[in-house]
Amino acid sequence: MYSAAAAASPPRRDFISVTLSPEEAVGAGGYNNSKAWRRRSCWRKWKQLSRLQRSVILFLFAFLAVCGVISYTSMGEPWKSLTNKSLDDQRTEPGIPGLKLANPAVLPAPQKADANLGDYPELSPQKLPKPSHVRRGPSNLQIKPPRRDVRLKTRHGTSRVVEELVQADKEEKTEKSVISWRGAVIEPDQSTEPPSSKIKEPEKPSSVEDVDQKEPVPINERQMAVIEAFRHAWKGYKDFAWGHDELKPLSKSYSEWFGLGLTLIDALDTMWILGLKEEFEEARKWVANDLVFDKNVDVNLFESTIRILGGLLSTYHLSGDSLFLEKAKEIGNRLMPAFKTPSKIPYSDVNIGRGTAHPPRWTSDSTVAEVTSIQLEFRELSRLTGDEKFQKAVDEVMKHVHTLSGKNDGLVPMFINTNSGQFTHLGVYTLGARADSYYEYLLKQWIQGGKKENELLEDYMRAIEGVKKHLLKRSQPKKLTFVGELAHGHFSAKMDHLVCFLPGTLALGAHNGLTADHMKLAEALIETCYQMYAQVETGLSPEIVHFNLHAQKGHKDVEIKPADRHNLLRPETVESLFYMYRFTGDKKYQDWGWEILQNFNKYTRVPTGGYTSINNVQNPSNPEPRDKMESFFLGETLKYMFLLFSDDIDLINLDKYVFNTEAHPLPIWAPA
Ligand code: DMJ
Repeated sequence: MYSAAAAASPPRRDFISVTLSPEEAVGAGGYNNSKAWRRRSCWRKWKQLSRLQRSVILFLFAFLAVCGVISYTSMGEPWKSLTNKSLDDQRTEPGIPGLKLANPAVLPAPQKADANLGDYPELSPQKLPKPSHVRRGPSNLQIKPPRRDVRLKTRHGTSRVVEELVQADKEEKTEKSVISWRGAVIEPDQSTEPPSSKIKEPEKPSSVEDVDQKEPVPINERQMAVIEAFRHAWKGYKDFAWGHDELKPLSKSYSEWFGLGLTLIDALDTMWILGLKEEFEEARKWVANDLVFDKNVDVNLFESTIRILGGLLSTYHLSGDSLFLEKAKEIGNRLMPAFKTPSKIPYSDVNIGRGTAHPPRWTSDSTVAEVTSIQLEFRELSRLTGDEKFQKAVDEVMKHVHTLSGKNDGLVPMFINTNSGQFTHLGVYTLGARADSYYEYLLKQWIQGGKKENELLEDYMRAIEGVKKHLLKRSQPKKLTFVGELAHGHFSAKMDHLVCFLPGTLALGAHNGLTADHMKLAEALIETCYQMYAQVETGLSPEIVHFNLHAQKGHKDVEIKPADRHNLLRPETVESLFYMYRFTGDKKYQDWGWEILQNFNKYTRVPTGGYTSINNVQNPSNPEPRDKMESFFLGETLKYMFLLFSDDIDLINLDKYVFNTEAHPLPIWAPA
């Protein structure tokens, strides 16, 4: 601000006083430049000094002279070499214009300003966030990615292998052709595209071509508990149900569905992943000697595809054993008659011995989830065999469903007619039974095919928007986000346990570059799925829950109807916990899974071997065992538990494998 007082005062000056001797004054006033005068003047001054002063000055001169000589000799060499090297620097490799010779000047290049930021803590560059799939576990469990896994993250979160490392890897690969026992070290073969129209030579399994040798990550205590649970279940199956579809652990017998050793086949890759070599070998023998598909038996196309075809294909990939591919080919061929329908929408049932197919007796409809959740397996079978007919049949179904009307913002009805090819029973929308895996396979096929099939992605994205718009609500009192159902415009707060696949699928999409919103929703939904266990007396979820939309005194969020309080040892929540842990590293997901495993052990374990479904999750003193162990308990639930407790991202790496809806990992094809 301008002040009047400041304006009135004179400007301040600073002074230096200098005193000059008469001689200096002469020099300054009448400077005489003659050499004789200067010499005389110096000599006079020297004479005026005392003897001591003169000797000190002489000593100083002598000292400086000696230092000068020493430093000249020691600096001479580097200067000489620097001069030579700078000349070298100007030269280029003979014959390659512009390519500088190796070994340029030894002096370090001047550092850029930001290279020194580390000296100033407040200016240190921000640490890059870890890639989402890198574990944040305790250091002894920390994963050291194999060399091939040094990656650059792209904008969409997908990864690109650094070129030099690929080269180094190629060299390594030529030296290694070991098939390792543990699934952890097997790499899928991602080097091939979907089959062309010509029949090709069969593809090699992933394990033979692409094996990586790395330090095995030790198995931890929780994983050991899963192995123990698996062994206990397997003991029951082996003792009382060997070679049959399902164990009835209480009556120490078995039940037959297709008569194809369903539990044994579903469990093959789990044994591989858990490292149960003896059990695997024994089961393999049964597949080699006793698995016969030439049987006059009706099988459900969807169930036999996801469990048998899927199980055989993944076991082939993990083990490299061609027996499993041969068996996969055979069952694949025997299932093909299902597609001989007027609309090409497959029938639900096939007689694999007679080669005939039909819809259920009471209708000509098929279930939407069933006809749209066989694609990963048939497409992979085409890729492996070079026979395009499998892929063609299932791709046609997807293309057709893509064009159909009757969807509600991407949400599909539950039934589709095999004659007309149209949706039926319009107006009912759920993410649960009969529709669930349609949504799951949209995303997973897109991932399997290298993220090129845009219609699949479009349908998936639209459907998730549809879920948000029509099916998402919050419960009271805990405000849990849940996915309800819509029937002819009426919202129902009912959610199947089956819907708990959704958080895992959403997280997988987000990991593959889809919107971060999906991850947020996944986090909210997995909390809800966990509460479906935690709010129940046994700590086990019922088959179906109803959420309270209004707060009522003494009521929890979750209500259970008497007809819905059974638990079939289903995997969906544990499956989603596995994805959530892989992508976030948040240990709470492992802890939740651990609670669930303990409750399975408490309420469903049968002392003589095996685990059983129960009828009443609300009665801890009598959960009412149902006397049945579903094949997916070994195929999925225990497998996802084992993977959830693992800190090894290469134990079925999610950038290399995609799980089918029965938890059988299949390789992701080469990206575009
Ligand atoms: C399994 O067969 C599959 O996970 C399928 O997608 C749904 N039902 C069971 C498990 O609950």
